[in-house]
Amino acid sequence: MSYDHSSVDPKWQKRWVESGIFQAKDSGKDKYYVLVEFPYPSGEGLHVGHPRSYTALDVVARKKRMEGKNVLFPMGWDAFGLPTENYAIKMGVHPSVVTKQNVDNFRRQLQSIGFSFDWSREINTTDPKYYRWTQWQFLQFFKAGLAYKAKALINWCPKDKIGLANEEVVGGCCERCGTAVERREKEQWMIAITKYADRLIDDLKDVDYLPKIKKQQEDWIGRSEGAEIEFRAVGVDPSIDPITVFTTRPDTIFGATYLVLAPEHPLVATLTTGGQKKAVEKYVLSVQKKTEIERGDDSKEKIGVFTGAYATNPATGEQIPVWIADYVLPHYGTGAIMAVPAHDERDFAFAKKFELKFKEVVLPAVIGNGVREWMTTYKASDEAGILEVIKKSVEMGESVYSHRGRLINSGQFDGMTSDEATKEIIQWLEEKGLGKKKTTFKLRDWVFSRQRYWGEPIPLVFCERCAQNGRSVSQDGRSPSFQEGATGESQGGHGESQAGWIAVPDSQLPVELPQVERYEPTDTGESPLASIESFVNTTCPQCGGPARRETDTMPNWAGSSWYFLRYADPHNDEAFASKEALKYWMPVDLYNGGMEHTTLHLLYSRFWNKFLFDQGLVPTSEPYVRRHSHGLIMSEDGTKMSKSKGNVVNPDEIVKEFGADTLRVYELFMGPFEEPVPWSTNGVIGVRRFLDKIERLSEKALAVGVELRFDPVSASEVARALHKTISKVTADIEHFKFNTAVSSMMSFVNEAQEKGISKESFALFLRILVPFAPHLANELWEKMGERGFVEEQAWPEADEKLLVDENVSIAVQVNGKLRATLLVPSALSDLSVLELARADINVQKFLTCEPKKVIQVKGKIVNFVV
Ligand code: ANZ
Ligand code: ZN
Repeated sequence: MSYDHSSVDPKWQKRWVESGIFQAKDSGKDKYYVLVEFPYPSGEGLHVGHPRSYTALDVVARKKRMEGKNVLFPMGWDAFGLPTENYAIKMGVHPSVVTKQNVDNFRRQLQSIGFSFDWSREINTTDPKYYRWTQWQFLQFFKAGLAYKAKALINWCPKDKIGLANEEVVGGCCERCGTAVERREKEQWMIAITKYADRLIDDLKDVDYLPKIKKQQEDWIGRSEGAEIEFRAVGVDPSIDPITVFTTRPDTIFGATYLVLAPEHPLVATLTTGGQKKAVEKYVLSVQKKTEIERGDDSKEKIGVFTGAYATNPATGEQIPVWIADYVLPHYGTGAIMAVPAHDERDFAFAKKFELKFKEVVLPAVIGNGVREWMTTYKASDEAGILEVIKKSVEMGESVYSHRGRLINSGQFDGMTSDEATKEIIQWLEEKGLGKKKTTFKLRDWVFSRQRYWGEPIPLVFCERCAQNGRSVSQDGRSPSFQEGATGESQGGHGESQAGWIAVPDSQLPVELPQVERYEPTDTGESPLASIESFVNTTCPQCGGPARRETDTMPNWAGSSWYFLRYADPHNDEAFASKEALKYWMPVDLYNGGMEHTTLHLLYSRFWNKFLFDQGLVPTSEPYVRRHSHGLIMSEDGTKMSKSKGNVVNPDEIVKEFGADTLRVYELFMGPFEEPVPWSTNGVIGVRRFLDKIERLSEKALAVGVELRFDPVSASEVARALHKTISKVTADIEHFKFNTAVSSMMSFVNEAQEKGISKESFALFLRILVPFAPHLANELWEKMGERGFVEEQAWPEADEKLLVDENVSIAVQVNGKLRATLLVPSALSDLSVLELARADINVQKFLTCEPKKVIQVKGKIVNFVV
């Protein structure tokens, strides 16, 4: 027998919507905000990957509601973006029309799976009522001096005709279409995320994210502490800037035997001597063709060219040659390094190739812990041996010692540890005016412009007259602050580049996308909006003169940078959300999303929220208390599901054939939540069988007392099993171990099937089943004669008394040797256990006299020492 999901599923979905039981209230104690990353509503519709995290968080949301929490579990659409625009261009329809179709399809699909989203709070980033506030928030960045226009070398995709952020370039190719990315210089709006780099790292200590998420963010931000040190070129005009290098190892300065500049370094042309000119120019040209990724690849052979110039090492006074090489990147640190070939792998490879000098200045401080390891590494028998081997191999240019240690060949710093020497050397250089402590980040400012149609227009106008008067920004008053005393002060500006750029007044927001016939990008790289005169020409809000609108649009990371705030108060037309609503709902208690967003959306939205916090506009500095991540669902053969390979599983088909609950339970059961797992049709069938078994169990429960007898021993065993299952499922949901929660319910159902189950126990079971299989659980609930929804019941608490095993086995030993094993009731007192142990025939044989000592471990062991 099999239940009819095609009638059961829609019946309960309809009732949930009509009852409004999943709508969050805007007050009350114990709020709990559960968030899943909202999808991009693509034309392909929902992928089976989506429901994995939605189901998981739906389970959490449903459980929290049953625990009495006021749960907010919203859904919306991150709907600006390229695929929609490209499709619209191809088909000749407006992107908003395509978006609406896609959204309707996504909503239908999500509703067919029975998620308990609060649909009254649905948002859409392409709705002018929404993006009005995205624009308004952008203007806060602008007014604070954190949005600025700058010439930037951007990654340019020649196929999509769009500038890409570094994060959107994968292996030198466009993340979307795979075309090799070119470099182009363009004026772009930038947002100064780097001003928040320190806080974005430091505040990770206050949040509960998976360790791998924290680590990825830290690595991406890439904080390096070190020093900037000046090297003067020999024989050049003293008015020429010194060569400033960035190093994380000031302790190795006595070993710096040459300098390397990035080929793009501004001093290259000045320093290059006549004889080297040709070689240098040729090399610089060849490097322009490479991407940063290729250049940073350590496995590639290091090549470079001598400039002919020398500089003075400020520590040794020696004159050392100045080279250029592409392994030094122009946009990191100062674009110049001091090379220490004895202690840095890359410098080592380079120096070997070009036969440059090695000088070792650090030896391992091998005393203590590490000795044994060193001895193996260097095949030496003692400490002196180790030092000898290292010294020799470095001198011969055979290996490099790149760890910290103790200084040699370093004048007054000899004998210090690397840590001591780092401090001392920086101070020494500081006194001489040749260096200073410096922290560097890998993180770059956020390129915020896109030259596309389907994005939020950047709400700024350019006024020639105001530019000449040196004016910028608009006179709009600042918005009222969230907390008293919040300063809302700018963190420093890029004022000069903003001259003539005037913010559109708040009262004129949103700047809507014009309705047009054509929205193709142009070959010139200008945004399609640039060719729409009626959009471009406007008047200056400041002086009333003629002005031109900015025609770049925002990246699709803009709308998602603050959407979690909008859910708190999605219909507000006075503010992006009311202060009361934000204060009540923020921060998000639990947030789940893809690992691929760790260094994009997750980082951007943390930054965005911090900025709003500094402006006094949101109540917390961190937006998310806890962050989890799901593994991808692969195709049956373990490869990535893709349309081109035709191995994509459509959730609609699973819902149709097996029912929504089968899809839900299968997605949770298929493997550990964080890991990638292959789809399995057999697995789906197995889950459906499990659900059918539950249905048959309901028949049994109903029959008990009517036609079936239920013996008391079995009844108590089943009750015990049930309470253990309740306890396990409760804990597993908290720890995101949904697969083991499902398997424990499966084994419970098997046991109940065998031994029988009372109506009461079955009803209790439905309460833990409902977050996983809500349609079936409600259907059976009704069938048992219960009223209302299972969701209105309290989450059951496991009865502690029933959790302990009824019988335990006790190992009885004499002098540590096992002599008997007793099966006793777990509730039996220690004294009684002892008596039973003593009375055992086998034990008595060895207890020839009164024991000297008895060791007893409750529920486990009795050991008589004679
Ligand atoms: C001397 C030295 C000696 C270095 C030594 C390392 C080891 P992270 O940790 O990634 O910040 N460096 C500095 N700027 C660079 C650039 N623009 N392109 C390529 N390499 C650059 O790395 C900092 C180290 O990378 C710096 O410290 C510098 O080399 C190099 F035993 O200076 B070091
Ligand atoms: Zn003006």
